[in-house]
Amino acid sequence: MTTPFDPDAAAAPGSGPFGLDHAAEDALIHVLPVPFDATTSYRDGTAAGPEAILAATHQVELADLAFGKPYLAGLHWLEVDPRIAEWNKEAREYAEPIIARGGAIDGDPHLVRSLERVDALGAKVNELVEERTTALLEAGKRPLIVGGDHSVPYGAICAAARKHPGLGILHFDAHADLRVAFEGFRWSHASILHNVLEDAHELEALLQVGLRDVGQAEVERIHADPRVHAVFDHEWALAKLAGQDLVSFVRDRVALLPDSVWVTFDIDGLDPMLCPGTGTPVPGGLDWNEAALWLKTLADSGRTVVGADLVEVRPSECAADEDSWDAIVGARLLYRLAALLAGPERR
Ligand SMILES: [Mn+2]
Repeated sequence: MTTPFDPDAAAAPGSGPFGLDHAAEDALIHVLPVPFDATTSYRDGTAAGPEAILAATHQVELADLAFGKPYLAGLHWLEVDPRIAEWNKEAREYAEPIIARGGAIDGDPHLVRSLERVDALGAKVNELVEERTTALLEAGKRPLIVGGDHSVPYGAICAAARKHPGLGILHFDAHADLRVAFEGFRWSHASILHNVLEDAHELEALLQVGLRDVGQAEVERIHADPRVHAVFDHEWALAKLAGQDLVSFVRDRVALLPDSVWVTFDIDGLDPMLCPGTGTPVPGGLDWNEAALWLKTLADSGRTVVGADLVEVRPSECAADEDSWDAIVGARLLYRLAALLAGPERR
């Protein structure tokens, strides 16, 4: 850049994310957009998330009063791999008749083959995301994955767990995502944490926050697996309503996490007022400042956030020249995740 960068200036037309324009080598934070949502069970459209969030980033103020100046770390938005759109289209076509039957395909040979094809395409996404994330981590970068549905960051979390043995995950979600092959799909959005716990043996702890729509087997899994800790939404609400000290509440839970942490943020962990378009909205959830308390407490705890993802942002309909509310919230949340990745020297 030849002229000094002015963080207060309006984002120039055609400028990069958040009005920034960092070359890859100058950026610590690399955003990897993965517009894939083949196994979305209720309503699809999260594949439109990355593009809508990118457009909405131009409205975000760069000096965040609570989270500091992550723009100083440099942020680079990677190109979408064109194969993802092809894989998504094909996988959706194969997945739709299976989803319509709720996964009950009763050995129908045609649907069995379709299911195998969806799983194979999901595996391709996993491989691509894992390869890209590994390369970024090896280069000393901090990956920030943008979905797509919650199946997308599986490969990234596995890569981070390999690079940082003893990794912890801070997981925001209305759902536990601990189902085994939901609707039959090996790589379902509802199975990602199950898959991560099975496959990433280097993982030390998983802290789930916001859970309020969970299956019985998932609750049993949470209680049976010593690595898994959950803050159910009703517990959070009760603490709030009873006037408990939430600052201490959050600090005590964050203390369960090891030194290196991945943050996986399903936007539906928030109150659906903040994400009305998301694929599987559930009443309750964290409000904006409560989510900020969790993220800020993690940052201030001295832990290193080695990577993060933001998933399930599904833009609601809006005028063509406007940003959808879902994307506006998503862009601001993405900036705060970037702040965690930027490290303490930029706060
Ligand atoms: Mn999820």
